[in-house]
Amino acid sequence: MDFRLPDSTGSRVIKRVTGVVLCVSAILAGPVVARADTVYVSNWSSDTIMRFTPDGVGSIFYRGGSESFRPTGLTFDSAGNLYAANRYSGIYKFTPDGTISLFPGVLGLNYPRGIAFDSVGNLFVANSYSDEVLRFTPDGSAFSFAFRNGLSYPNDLAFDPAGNLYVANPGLNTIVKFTPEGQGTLFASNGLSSPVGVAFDRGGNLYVANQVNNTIQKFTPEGVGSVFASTGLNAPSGLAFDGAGNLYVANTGDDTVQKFTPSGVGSVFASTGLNAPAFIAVRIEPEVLDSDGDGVSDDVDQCPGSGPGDVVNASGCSIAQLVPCSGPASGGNWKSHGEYVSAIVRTVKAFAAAGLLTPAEGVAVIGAAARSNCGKPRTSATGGRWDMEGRRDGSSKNSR
Ligand SMILES: [Ca+2]
Ligand SMILES: [Ca+2]
Repeated sequence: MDFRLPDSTGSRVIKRVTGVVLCVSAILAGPVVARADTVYVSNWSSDTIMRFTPDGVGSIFYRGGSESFRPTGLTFDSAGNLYAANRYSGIYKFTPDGTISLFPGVLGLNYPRGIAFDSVGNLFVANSYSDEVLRFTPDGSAFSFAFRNGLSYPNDLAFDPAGNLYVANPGLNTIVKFTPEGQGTLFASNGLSSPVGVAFDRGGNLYVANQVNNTIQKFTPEGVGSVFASTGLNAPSGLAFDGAGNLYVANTGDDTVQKFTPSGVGSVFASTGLNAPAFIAVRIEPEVLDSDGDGVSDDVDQCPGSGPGDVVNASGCSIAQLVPCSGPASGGNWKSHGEYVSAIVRTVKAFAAAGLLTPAEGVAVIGAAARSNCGKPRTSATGGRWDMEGRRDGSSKNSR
């Protein structure tokens, strides 16, 4: 990593320090997008819904009270409310501010599992023990939607971009597709082995979790299937994508959530607080720009112009930006070289206290500042003060 100290332009790399930790985890080429998507997971074998940060740090989002609560399907509506189906009864609604209520429609539920909203706010429920899909209108009234003879223990469902509904049928090893008018056709059956989870990527490809043969299959909109992932999977169940196109998989068999990049590279995303994780939903946050690529998003970055590799504080400011060689950031010139070095020392201490620099790195930065000419009085009739590399500001800059 390049570590930058101030010079007259504030951007030249004059010292290299390795092992410096940025204040944020992402080190990306700018401009980039920072993401804070949150992953919610229902636990089939307990009464909790877990919430995970983008780094996989988990906490209990909801634990059932005196009621019988066994969460299954999860989904968000367009307003950002989270819905969770209860295996025993009801569909819970969690608003972003923490208010909990029951979705009004409960009639006919018989071990509800996967749930999903269509584009106009109707809620569809895989009513597994009745071999049907229920549709609840936004006011909560319900009616059976799907051809019941095409479904057997429907476990999950998802909409494609055109509004067609796809239902995973582990009982028949099929995926059935329903048009908005309710016309059903067989979409896929080849290679399916107890398909229990479905999700669409932004390209309209359907991903299917095969619980028995431990694979994730990918189907093009035309229905051409291939194996997307087959490593790290142990009774995979629910699927969901984040805003960056990563796929999260609930591994029911080993109590983990696996994460796959769009190219299919897998890793363990989370393993705490999980007890037969079943379904997943991702709260996708709006994209936040990080124009200078220092890992601090524009809305809090007070120092534009830092770059990938700059060590910056939580406000997105590097030491070079906070303590410019040309003079205090508040304006004017340094009164002396000592004033400049003192400012560097104060800033290095603050960065070290925040865990951004090691003591040895801080010493190196202070040493470089002490050897510089920043803040020294003019020595030439052309005027100006010395910059970090012994160049005078003004016309002599260009004589190197
Ligand atoms: Ca930034
Ligand atoms: Ca910055």
